[in-house]
Amino acid sequence: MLELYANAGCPYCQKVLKKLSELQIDFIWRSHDFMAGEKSWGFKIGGKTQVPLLLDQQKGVVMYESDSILEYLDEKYS
Ligand SMILES: N[C@@H](CCC(=O)N[C@@H](CS)C(=O)NCC(=O)O)C(=O)O
Repeated sequence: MLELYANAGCPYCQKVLKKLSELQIDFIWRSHDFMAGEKSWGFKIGGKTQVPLLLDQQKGVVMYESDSILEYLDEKYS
């Protein structure tokens, strides 16, 4: 299943959440802890403290940048 590392107050994450909802894709929301910095799970997985971060383990994809994530979801899941 897709995993999204995100934060509710992040507008870039909101774009991705909207797309996931439109496409009716099941996913696991992982709340990103900005305070944890380089100790956060997001950093350990992707090497940045940035969100949104999409993890598609089935396809071996770890992806930042909301616009790239939207394109990826459209391409692979619509
Ligand atoms: N260009 C990025 C911007 C993402 C972004 O700025 N995210 C902010 C939260 S709204 C963030 O993660 N800031 C902390 C950081 O970059 O370490 C995108 O479209 O996804």
